Amino acid sequence: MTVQAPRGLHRRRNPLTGRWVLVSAQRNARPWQGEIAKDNARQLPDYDPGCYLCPGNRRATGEINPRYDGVYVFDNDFPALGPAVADDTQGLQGSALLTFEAVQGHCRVVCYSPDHGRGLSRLSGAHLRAVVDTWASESARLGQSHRWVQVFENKGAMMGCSNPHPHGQIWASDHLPDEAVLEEQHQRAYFATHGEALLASVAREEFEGLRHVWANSHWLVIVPWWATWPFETLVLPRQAAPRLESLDHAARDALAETLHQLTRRYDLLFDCEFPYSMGWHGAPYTQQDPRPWQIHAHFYPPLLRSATVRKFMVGYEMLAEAQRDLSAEDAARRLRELSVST
Ligand code: H2U
Ligand code: ZN
Repeated sequence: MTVQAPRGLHRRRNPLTGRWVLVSAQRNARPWQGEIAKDNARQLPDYDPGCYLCPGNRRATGEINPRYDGVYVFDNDFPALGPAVADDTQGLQGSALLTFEAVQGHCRVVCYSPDHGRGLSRLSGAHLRAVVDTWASESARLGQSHRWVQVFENKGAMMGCSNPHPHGQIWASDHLPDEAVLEEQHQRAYFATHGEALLASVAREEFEGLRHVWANSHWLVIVPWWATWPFETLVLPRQAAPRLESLDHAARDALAETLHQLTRRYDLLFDCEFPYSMGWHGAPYTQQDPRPWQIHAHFYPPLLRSATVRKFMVGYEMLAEAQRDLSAEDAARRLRELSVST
């Protein structure tokens, strides 16, 4: 049975944040043009003597990276968040209207692999598993002294990534940032009413449907109902797991497989090193009950039609609300129909 994706003009609500997205899928009803332009991505060498993240090389601070052969994590030399300094904010004049608060935190850089040209989509299962373990152990450790630990990756020059060496970042903070506050409010309210985590309900409802991309016994990948980026995806666990460190061995192995499947599909979609911003959201490290949360990854890729044609979130999106032409259902179908070897 072929179920037609809905075409009519409408808005969809994101239950995690309460934000809306305007869906104008009829604008996209014209047949797919399929203009797949190669981005002429050069094949990167496995070692670049000028790269500050390659093993044995010198960083901007003069420090030398060890000759690591797995995952390598270090304190960011130019951190956006650091320890509180007593008079950091002295002299800053706020008012009852223009308020501020002092902030402290800790920033880490995670090199996924010693190989300069081998990002998540090209790592072996065992190596991806090591990345998952690093994300989990760093989160658990930083969570002991911070309320929020943001694991993320900016991939590709199009996303503002300064260095192609495969790496992600972790920013831990003593405050809950805006996205976390919204997801916290919406998941907690949903749990109070329904007695089930919001994303557990989403995983159940979306398991077999138009927005399903891929699944194994532990994980589900969907283009969420409320996707704003053309090929945005959400990676969800199929069992209860509020944080990365809650995942057992089997779930971590299954996550390595899931990351392989998703990132390979992305690369295959437009035959390029697919750029994206991705990151993990899990229960904050507060005294609150973590059960309303399910650990999940958001992938926000900018590409729309080819390796070079991207979507811009400008104009109406900046001033009114997010809007998309390609339906979430069409995007999911295109990702689902790609075949990836295991
Ligand atoms: P992005 O390209 O994803 O921004 O990551 C590069 C990060 O690496 C950036 O946060 C850090 C930058 O501060 N960095 C170091 O910690 N040491 C260096 O020698 C250069 C870059
Ligand atoms: Zn989230």
